[in-house]
Amino acid sequence: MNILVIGPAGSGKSTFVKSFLSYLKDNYDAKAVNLDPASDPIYEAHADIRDFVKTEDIMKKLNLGINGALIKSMEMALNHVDKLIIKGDYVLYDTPGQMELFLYLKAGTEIARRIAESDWTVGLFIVDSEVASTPENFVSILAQNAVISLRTGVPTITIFNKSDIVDLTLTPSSVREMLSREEGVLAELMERLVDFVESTTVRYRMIKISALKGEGFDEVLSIVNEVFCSCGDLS
Ligand SMILES: Nc1nc2c(ncn2[C@@H]2O[C@H](COP(=O)(O)OP(=O)(O)OP(=O)(O)O)[C@@H](O)[C@H]2O)c(=O)[nH]1
Ligand SMILES: [Mg+2]
Repeated sequence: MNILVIGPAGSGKSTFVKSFLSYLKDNYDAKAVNLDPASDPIYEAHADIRDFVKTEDIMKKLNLGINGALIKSMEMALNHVDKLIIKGDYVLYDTPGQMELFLYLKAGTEIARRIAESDWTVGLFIVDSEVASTPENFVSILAQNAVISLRTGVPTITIFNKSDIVDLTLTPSSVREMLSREEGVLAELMERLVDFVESTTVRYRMIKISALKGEGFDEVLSIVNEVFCSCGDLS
């Protein structure tokens, strides 16, 4: 089974891949693949996009800035994607933090689609709990998760990381309740967005982890398997 690890820059994707890999390895044939052409993996990678394309080389060759070069690198990596898709009980795919890759560009979604074609696949949308701790950001994060699921066709679950430093108390229902007390068009729009998110992500529950400390992983594995058992039908 494939686990696609997506999330904004610095949310803890690579740290999660490193520690969840070692957690899984106790009982399973678990592997990791680095799909971030700008960073060397901090874990043992069974396949590495940087064997085919390195963002720093593309920056020099094409005279591009870091973000443009990263997107170009992902487009170029599409030619090598077959060599980056491997088999295992659980294969973790670490991705770059440039969210536009999965929210609206072709390269990220195409790579996700190819991975999903190879085996059963679930997405984990890793977010920083501190960023998620205002109602506006919370709703925006859940909406981004819904867009990622929609565009990649991969059922994706939001995982709130860094629980060792932030105690996130918001939930979809508490956010809806807060918003219902606010006046104005924006509050109304966001309240409706919570409804939209809940109706597109039925089995939603709050999953809080610390990738750094290895906490909450039983819950992550259990929701991954639940989605698998229901054949990925989250809609
Ligand atoms: N306190 C705490 N820090 C964390 C946790 N997970 C990651 N970090 C820290 O957050 C920073 C970013 O972590 P990375 O794993 O590199 O994040 P990333 O999402 O892979 O970042 P990009 O690849 O640049 O998008 C590092 O300093 C990590 O040590 C966590 O659970 N708790
Ligand atoms: Mg990373």
